[in-house]
Amino acid sequence: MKKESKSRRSKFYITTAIDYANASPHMGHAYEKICADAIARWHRFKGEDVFFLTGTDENAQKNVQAAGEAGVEVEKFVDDNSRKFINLCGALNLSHDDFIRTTESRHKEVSQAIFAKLYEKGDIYKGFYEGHYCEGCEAFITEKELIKGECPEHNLKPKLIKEESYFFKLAKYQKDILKLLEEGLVEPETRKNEIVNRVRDGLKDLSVSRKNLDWGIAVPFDSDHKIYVWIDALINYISALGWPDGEKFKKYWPTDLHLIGKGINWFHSVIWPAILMSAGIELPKKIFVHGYLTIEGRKISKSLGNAVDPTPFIEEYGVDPIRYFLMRDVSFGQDGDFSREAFIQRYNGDLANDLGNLLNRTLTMIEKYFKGLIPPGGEELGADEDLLNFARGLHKKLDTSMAGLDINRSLETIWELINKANKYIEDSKPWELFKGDKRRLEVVIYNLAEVLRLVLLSIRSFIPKTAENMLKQLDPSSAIEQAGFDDLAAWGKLKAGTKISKGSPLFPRIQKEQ
Ligand code: ME8
Repeated sequence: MKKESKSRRSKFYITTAIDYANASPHMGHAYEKICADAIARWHRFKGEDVFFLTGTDENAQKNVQAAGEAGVEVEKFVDDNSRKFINLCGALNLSHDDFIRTTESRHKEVSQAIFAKLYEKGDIYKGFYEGHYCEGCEAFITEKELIKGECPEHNLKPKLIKEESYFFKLAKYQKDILKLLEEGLVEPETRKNEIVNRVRDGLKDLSVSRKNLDWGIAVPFDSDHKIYVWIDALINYISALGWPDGEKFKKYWPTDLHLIGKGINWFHSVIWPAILMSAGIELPKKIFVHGYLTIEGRKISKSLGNAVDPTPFIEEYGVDPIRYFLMRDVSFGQDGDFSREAFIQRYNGDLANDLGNLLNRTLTMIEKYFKGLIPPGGEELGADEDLLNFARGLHKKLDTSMAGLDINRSLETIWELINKANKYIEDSKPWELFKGDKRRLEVVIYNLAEVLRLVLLSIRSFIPKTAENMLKQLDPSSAIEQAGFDDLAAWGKLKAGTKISKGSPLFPRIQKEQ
């Protein structure tokens, strides 16, 4: 029976943007990858066959420029920076299945093959381009978009470029792209509308090659030109799967979710589908556009000089507090301001006080009142209703919020249960029951332990190390890998008589001076 349902498992292909290897990663990069990881883990938890892709964008001119400024050869420069992104994936405890670098030959080959395919289709022609190129965006921008002569996203003065270029017939796809957008490719709604309005204004053919560059992927039929970096970068989503014949491509394409930041919506929601349409490749199912992490309202970014490195936070407090903070504090899809004070507040409040104390108090009572053995449950009273009803409905609530990619709402829901459990301890006063009503004490403590089991299963996609740690303390003999969504939907799975193993507090409080 189990085998059969496994073979019918649905697949879920999720990607993040690939980061420019022009500098070290910052908190904004970490944010996107953490959110993607939680979504990937949630889908695995639900029993789906997930493929989670991330990587680095290495053929950009901004990488060449940064290498020049650093006085390092471009290849070595992108190698070093790409390694920092790979290391960050480890530090963030990402569960990605592949990391693609666009300097890899598997990627170059597919980029050239797609470019040739668009050319054969008659969608690429040679012309002449004159315009303002912003190296921050790696894109031409119009006069209208400039503010005081600068690109508003990067505060950079663009370069005036006049050169021969190959063009892609983007305008030809306007009607089809508009239809696709109106059918709901892009979420949230505000991001969809932004793009729909721009597409309605009209699409112009796109310059898709640059002449006389030393760095990048050569146009397959004209070695004087390099493929425009955005075209090559977008192709990572299929090159990593081994388009056209690779097993992974057959199994996982099309993308179920491209997760990207708002500055690159246009490239993903307009240019990418047009390339796929031209190449005759199935279209992605969903693009979700998240907001920016900001500091005092300004986007965190290397070029704006306010980049925050996530590493010290991970080294100091472990990875889960920063994972939790970013996903809980920022409304998914909107911008969110980052500050150390807000991080400490969430850490001490939600993690140390609410979750840490709930585990600690419950396990302490199991040790004290039941010699470390989980007591049997039993008859439920009216006083249990609020907690137990909420606990029994948790899986449905989370399923709904995660289906809507409402990550912060999902965490809010889990914390609602944690807070109800803490209140339940206050209201049911186990220390008094210990003196007079042992049977009722057993039931109360069992309910708390069972709620902890549900909590650890439900936080597992978001803060997986904490979930593992909790399981080791609550039910040391069971393996978390084997638990799935069905276990979250069931009440009473924790066996009476299980020996707990109380450990040190999950989240030691951060003192103010620190
Ligand atoms: O755009 N807050 O690379 P990138 C949240 N190479 N997200 C942020 C952010 C912030 N402060 N700053 C950046 C690129 N991001 C291209 C992508 S995909 C085929 C090519 C997000 O290093 C940004 O929006 O500038 C993007 O989704 C990702 O981090 C990589 O940004």
